[in-house]
Amino acid sequence: NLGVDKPVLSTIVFIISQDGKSVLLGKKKRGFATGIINGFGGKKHPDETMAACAIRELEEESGITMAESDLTYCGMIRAVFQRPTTNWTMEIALFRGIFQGQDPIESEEMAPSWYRIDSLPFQDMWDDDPSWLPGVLHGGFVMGDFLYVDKVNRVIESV
Ligand code: 6OG
Repeated sequence: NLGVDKPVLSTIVFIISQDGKSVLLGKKKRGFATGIINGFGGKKHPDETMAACAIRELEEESGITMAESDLTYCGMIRAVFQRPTTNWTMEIALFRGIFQGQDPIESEEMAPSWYRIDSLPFQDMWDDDPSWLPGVLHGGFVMGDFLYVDKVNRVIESV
């Protein structure tokens, strides 16, 4: 079982400053991947589209409201988490949006702050991010597959 039969679907939104030099990221305060810095996002509900999930999670975690037309779909990454018996897979849709001036609010889940795109905090981010995040932040479209080992949160193989 490669863990690809029932993927968990989720989203990440990256809000970029109007000068294109910074990105709004959040440090996760609880739950899955506590302490990790990431864009805003989470698991998709069964009744919503990926874009609707992106908008809802962005609002829940940062307080920022965006219209669907303000978000650009910019790729998909798949993470397979290796488990002793069965693996599981998360498929993550990536979205990019331009900051509209509404300041973020810290939530119970995320502590938001601005980071310069030319010095991203990769040491506190998921191990796969350096291979695709710069592409997303510079306006590209990305796809990638990453294999993780349980409790280590480090890529052991990527294609
Ligand atoms: P919640 O459990 O918070 O959703 N996520 C990842 N993000 C990156 N950059 N790389 C990964 O590689 C990730 N795996 C999961 C997607 C989980 C959030 O964590 C993100 C979701 O936004 C393994 O509902």
